Amino acid sequence: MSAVRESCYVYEPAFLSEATTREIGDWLATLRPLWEQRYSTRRPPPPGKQQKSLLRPVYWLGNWQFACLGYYEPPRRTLHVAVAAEPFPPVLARVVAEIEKQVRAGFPPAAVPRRWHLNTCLVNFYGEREEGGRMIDVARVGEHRDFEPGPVASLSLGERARFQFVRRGQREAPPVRTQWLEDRSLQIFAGSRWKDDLLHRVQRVDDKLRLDLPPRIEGFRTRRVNFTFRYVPDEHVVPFAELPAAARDDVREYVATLAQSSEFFAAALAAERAAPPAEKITRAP
Ligand SMILES: O=C(O)CCC(=O)C(=O)O
Repeated sequence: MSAVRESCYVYEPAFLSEATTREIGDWLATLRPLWEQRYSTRRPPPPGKQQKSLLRPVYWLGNWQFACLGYYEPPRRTLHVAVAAEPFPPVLARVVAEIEKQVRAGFPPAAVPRRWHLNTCLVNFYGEREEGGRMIDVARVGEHRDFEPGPVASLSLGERARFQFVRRGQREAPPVRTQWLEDRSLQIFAGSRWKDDLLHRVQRVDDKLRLDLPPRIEGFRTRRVNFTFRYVPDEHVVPFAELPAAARDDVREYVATLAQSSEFFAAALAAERAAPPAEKITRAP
């Protein structure tokens, strides 16, 4: 597949070197991704909605947007949804610095907010999940927008994915663009057309190589890993201990699970225990 280079859209195959890819793979093997529920388990789902688990396990860096708190969506929802999370490992920090340089050099300044930098990463694990003794393919994502301001960059590892931009409300119509995202590729999109006017989705992921990518996840076989890098203004990232009490209750179990294999989240949990109740109440907006 060849490279695409437009003012607000880039696709670059083989962007990651093999050495960098190996380094990322070694780091991935150390992760314990979470399989989150869409809504809080402490109260009934909103009217007309059903509780369900996300289609795939995920891991967030920089800040964790727990599904049950609602995703970051300015200007409607900016506070108490981006919970401080681990920094990028050195290998990803290096790759991100290179991507930011590319964006600043090649994208129109109007599409790059003043303080934009890629401080958030959603790691998506695509594959099949065991259910009742059978493996069910769940390697897809429905139409949605990424609300974080500015360019979004994504790296892909493993089997290629059929990624599409579609018009809002026209999911059955021919897509505006289909791009196969291959192993080691980079995609960047920005600006109102790609970020706001169109929605995007992952329609399917090939399964030609029978990959089983790291880390080992019980009841799941991963054949593609995607890293989606975004920007959340730093003032909107809140330490776990500073979430309102109800939000802390909603996510404490997830944080405790993460704390079993993450020093960062172990410290976040300890900070909450140590803080006197008054300090656990939210900071001013
Ligand atoms: O897996 C991908 O390529 C896209 C993921 C995505 O759309 C997202 O994380 O918002």
